[in-house]
Amino acid sequence: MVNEICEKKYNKPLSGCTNKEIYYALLDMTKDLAAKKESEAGKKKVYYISAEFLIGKLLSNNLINLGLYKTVKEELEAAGKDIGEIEEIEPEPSLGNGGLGRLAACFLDSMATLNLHGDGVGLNYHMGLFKQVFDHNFQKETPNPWIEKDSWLIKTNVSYPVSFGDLTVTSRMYDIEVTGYEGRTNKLHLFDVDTLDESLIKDGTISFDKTDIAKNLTLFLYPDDSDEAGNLLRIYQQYFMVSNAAHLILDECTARGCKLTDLDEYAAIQINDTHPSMVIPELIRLLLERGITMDEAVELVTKVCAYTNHTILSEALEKWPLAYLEKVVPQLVLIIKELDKRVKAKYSDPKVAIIDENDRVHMAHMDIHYGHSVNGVAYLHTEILKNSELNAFYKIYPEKFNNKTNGITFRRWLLSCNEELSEEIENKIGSGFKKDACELEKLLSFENDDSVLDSILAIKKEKKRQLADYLKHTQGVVIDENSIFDIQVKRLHEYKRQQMNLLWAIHKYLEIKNGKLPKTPVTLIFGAKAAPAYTIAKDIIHAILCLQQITEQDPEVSPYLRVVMVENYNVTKASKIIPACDISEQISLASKEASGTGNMKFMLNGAVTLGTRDGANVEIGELVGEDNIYFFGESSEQVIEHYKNADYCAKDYYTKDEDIHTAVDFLISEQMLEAGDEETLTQLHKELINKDWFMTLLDLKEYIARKEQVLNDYADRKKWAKKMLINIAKAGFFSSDRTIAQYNEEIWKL
Ligand code: GPQ
Repeated sequence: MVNEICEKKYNKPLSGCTNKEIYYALLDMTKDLAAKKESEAGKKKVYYISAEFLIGKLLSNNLINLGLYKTVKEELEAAGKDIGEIEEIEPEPSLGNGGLGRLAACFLDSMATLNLHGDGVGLNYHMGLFKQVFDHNFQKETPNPWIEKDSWLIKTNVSYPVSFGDLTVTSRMYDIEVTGYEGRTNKLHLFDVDTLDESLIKDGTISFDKTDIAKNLTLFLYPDDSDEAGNLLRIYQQYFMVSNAAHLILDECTARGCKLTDLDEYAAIQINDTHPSMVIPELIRLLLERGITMDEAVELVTKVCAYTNHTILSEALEKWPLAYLEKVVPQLVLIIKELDKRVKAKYSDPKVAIIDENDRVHMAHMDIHYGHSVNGVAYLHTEILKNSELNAFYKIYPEKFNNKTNGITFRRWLLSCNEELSEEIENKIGSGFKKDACELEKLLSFENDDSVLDSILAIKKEKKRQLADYLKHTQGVVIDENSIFDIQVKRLHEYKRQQMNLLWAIHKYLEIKNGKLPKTPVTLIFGAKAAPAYTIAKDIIHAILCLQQITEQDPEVSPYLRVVMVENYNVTKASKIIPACDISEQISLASKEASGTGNMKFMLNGAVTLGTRDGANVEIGELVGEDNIYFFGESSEQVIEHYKNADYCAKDYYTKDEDIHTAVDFLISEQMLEAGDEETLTQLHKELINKDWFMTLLDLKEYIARKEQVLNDYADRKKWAKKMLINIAKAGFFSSDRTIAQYNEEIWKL
């Protein structure tokens, strides 16, 4: 199959082609096959609008979903080629920051797999998110161009004029085919402008002139929003995205025979966080233009739109100054004011207003009033929305609130990233789990089967060997594959508390220096990008990199403890790191992590969770039982109380506890100052003692004690293997196929 394509494309056999040539041949082949798939369209269609789609590399996943992976792999092998090496050629598009964008990508896979007619709509950022480089123990941000002459993008003829207050641009739609696992093919529509000018980027940096909108609109994902120009650019991007989406939706519905007054029978729109919220006034505007009355338009749009909330952190809930909207989208301001007027006429509570007394527009409030559904992303998160964060809204609209616990696609996060484990599972319980993830529970009958437990351990060992190998080749770091792989990979944010893990590592380091050696050596692996303008997050990365250097260079410590930070953590790296993990660190301050999805990926690959009772960890705990997860720390109720009473004082913990004191002070010790920068480390030290907004020191002691227990338990390999097996067997609930089936049954109703 591949050979024929090579012959046709290059006039030579597969065996004579370079990996690069083979990659492009496979790209052509896969795109062709995906496009050829007949996919029936029903009456109603869902549009998942999102500023981020963190799709990752697509070749292997597309081959798996087309049912061709094995055949292609074998054909390549026979010609002396390695599919793993060919995968390396594909650039990873970085069209997302983290969990929210990756969730959107998993959802596209599941919609296509469940044969739901549903497309994604977003933006075609040319540089995506930055590429992270470590330089003298600091994070440096560099551009990440990913679009090549031949890529997954298909240029379409779809194009719309989009007008802002001060200019009009013309859009261009690019499509990426989304093929489901034995399912239909949907599309990811990414809008762009032909006028974009990549030369605006100064060599090697991510700074550029933010004012020339026609040239920079889709250059980067979420450019630095620490200044006004950055904020305005974000509003330009958001409106550009939703105006195109609204035009596309109306055009497609009309083409399928929809009368505008029946729009809700033809379209469902999911608003992924508040970035696409302006689709509500934009759709109303277009409907008014086409002769629908304001009352009718409001009713229709409310029936069509549904909103997903992904956080309770107030800094992430967008509130745009009215003046900014007046500059960028004056045509929407009248409509937003009218929507706000209607709310104020009905409800006197200022907490539910769209425009507040400081003339800031609360995007989430508009979504809740003028959408028919509001969902959180894990049970605990939805309860917190209903009972505290959005309680005023819950009282008005109890029927709108619902939970959709997040999920992950098992095609990427098991079948593709862990072929060895998938094969073992298939040998034991058959292939049914690939379509119905809950069949993984059949593994429970092997709980006491030594040969199965042994092979699970052997597979983990092999994946650890592979990761060690990869890190050696990519970063020149040599780690002990027989050590415990204790892993925390996710965006760097204080609420996720990487700094607490760092303080644990310091504590362990000092123990080892004092002669207390661990039973089994530990490799603590971090991977995280910090937002370019988030100073404390960058300080934490700096401290981790300094400790990495210290543990690496100290011969007394390095055989027992290593700290390693993976550079430029992304989807590709995740797929190599996660299968190799023993201990999955999910240690956010309770109440702050809406769900987490990494926790699900780790569990599915046989890691045991060490975590707080936060987000989806709670549901993992319910499924696997307390013996198979390690919880610690104060509960979300307690944490919420602390915030309410403003009674948490980091300094008290620091002064009263010797271990905490010593660990925190190590940040400004001689060793650290020798490895790093005094100003940065002092700033972090001060921050932890005097502010510590996310209560690192609150749970530190309990964390240290609990981790000690985990490390001890690890030594009983049989008992540990059983925990691994139970985690894998119970992961089925977290398939995004389940999540998407629920979205469809309860919200979209296709
Ligand atoms: N999340 Cl608001 C993001 O990744 N980016 C965001 O801007 C917001 C939320 C995450 C959230 O922190 C995780 O707990 C969730 O699992 C994830 O969204 C998907 O819902």
